[in-house]
Amino acid sequence: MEDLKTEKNVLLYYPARPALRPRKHSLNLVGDEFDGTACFRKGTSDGPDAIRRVAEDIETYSPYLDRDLEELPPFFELGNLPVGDSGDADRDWQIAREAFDSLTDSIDLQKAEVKFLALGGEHSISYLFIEKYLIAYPDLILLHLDAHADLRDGYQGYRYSHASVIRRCMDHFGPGHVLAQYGIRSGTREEFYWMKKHGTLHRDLDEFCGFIKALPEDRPIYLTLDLDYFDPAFVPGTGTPEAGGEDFLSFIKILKLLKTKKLVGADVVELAPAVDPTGNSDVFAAKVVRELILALYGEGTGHVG
Ligand SMILES: [Mn+2]
Repeated sequence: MEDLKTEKNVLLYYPARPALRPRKHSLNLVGDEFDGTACFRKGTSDGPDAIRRVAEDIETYSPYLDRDLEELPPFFELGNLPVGDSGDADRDWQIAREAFDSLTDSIDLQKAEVKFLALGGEHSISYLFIEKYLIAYPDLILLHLDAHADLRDGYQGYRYSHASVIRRCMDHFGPGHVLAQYGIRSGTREEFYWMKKHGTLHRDLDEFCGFIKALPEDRPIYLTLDLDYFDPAFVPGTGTPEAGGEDFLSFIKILKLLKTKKLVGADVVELAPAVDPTGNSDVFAAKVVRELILALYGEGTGHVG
């Protein structure tokens, strides 16, 4: 497991260290450029590298969490997972899945304390990570921030579609797993009935924050963040924008709580850089990722937000 000294294909999220395989007791960043089932406006395959390109131009210090990326214990960059380009979404998805499986085959995520922060790619990539976390942590809390419910049982012929990712994750839910959703403002009537029936959708920020606050400190939490959670006025560069979304400070309010809890993994998905030629969405996403890296390492007091 040598560090990559001159690896051409690894773009660094400053000041991460390059690595070939996930490091134990550490945070590992990995990109997944899969864009196979996007239906409306494509381009999420450029998401991970667009975030990395602007990351070196933003401050390493967060006044929200009062932590600095440069002060953290080492965290690692694995680059992007190989993705197929056969044009067959099912086959390409399998290639991405096998690539991730081979990285994590022999690792017990819980015992080895391997944390992942995944950069998408479309939302279906989250399944790869969440499935592993559900297996490793029988009491995992899955937090889902998104404009869309993503509870369809497949979409446009794809079982593992970005529109069905949470449904597919729930295939692996055991009695100790809990789903909590916030920001959802688009879906079918059936999806909204289902969320109401199962009490998964939190109606406002205070209620959602109250839920997180009440969690025991040692309860493992995974956060899946679709960037269309934010209003398209702030982040227009997503595949399926929905008016009526959240702002950055709502996210900070949630993160300030999560840094006091046991956040074991996260993903940030659905950035489609070409949709927003101003590049503001890329910078917004990079700042979100900075905050998430800091929250994944816990603690800090904060001065803003
Ligand atoms: Mn969405």
